[in-house]
Amino acid sequence: MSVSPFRKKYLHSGKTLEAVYTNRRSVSELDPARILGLVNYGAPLESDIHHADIRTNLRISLPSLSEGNNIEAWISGDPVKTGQMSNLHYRHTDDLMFGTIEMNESDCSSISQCSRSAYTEIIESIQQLGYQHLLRMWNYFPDINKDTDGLERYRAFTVGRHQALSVIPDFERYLPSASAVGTQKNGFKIVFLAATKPGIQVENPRQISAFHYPDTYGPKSPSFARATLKHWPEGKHSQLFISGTASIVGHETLYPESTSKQTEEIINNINSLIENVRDSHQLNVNNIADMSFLKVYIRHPKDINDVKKVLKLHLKPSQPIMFLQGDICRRELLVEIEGVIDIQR
Ligand code: 3EB
Repeated sequence: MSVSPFRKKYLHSGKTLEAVYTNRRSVSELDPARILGLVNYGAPLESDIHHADIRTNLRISLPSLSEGNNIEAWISGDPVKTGQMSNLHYRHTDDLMFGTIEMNESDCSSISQCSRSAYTEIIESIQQLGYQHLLRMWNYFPDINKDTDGLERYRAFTVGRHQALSVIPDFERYLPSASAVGTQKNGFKIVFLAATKPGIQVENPRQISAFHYPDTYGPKSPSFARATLKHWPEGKHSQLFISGTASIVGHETLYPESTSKQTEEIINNINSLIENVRDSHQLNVNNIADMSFLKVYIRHPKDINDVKKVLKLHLKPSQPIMFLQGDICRRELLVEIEGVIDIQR
């Protein structure tokens, strides 16, 4: 049987973990035995495709703002196994796990309760299964900036997450990188990566650690790291998972009126984070042009060209990038950027 060039490319990359941006047509070229999970920002996939039995296959209601690829596939170098524990679906290898959890908010008494029980379920499951080190979390739910009972839903989510994570002794030292983005449709969804061996927490010299934000931003500070550096055991391959990065310096929002200036400030922040990784860990990474994949969340679709114009000055044309419409977790924030850097040690 002939192997298509696309499939061949991902069969023997030698990498423990790889992210691929693909689309409805090309997703079927991927070897299902090596797919850890699929995150679809486009139209629903047909149920008859051969990936239908992959339960770590989540549709996230963040409308894609660019033509082309709107499916993020997480691929393993090794064949994967499948599992489920109550609400948690996961696919895993000996080293790592890709997990998804989806809650119906109407089954929760509040958004903070929803987030607390989802995080508690994740923590308990990964500890039981032996993948106790969280590397990266993506949190998606609707109406992120709306108030309920006098508290913004993002802040209430943060309270529940804090309640769940703070049962871990010294938990701030182990916090993973993360994103928290507001969607257009109902459903509280978390996607995560966890591993049997820990990643390294990375902070940004230009920003106060989010877990040390003052309480002017909510009753509990957000539980995430600016990035996670993970050295994979094989192939001298490392990855830097960069959290959703916004126009925040210290703890303050800069340029609430300008999407272009916020984009410039985000680039300054990401460059500072990458320089910190380079200098602290002697790795060959320099700036945002080294990023393997980027996701750009934009609050107002009309701002996309302003964002693109600034990015063009700093990125290589070959860098895979997805533009998604999403609500950022502070009302004044108009854009946020996250992504991954593959590093050869
Ligand atoms: C910030 O730096 C912007 O609560 O998980 C970025 C990434 C942000 C992750 C989270 C929030 C989160 O505070 C917001």
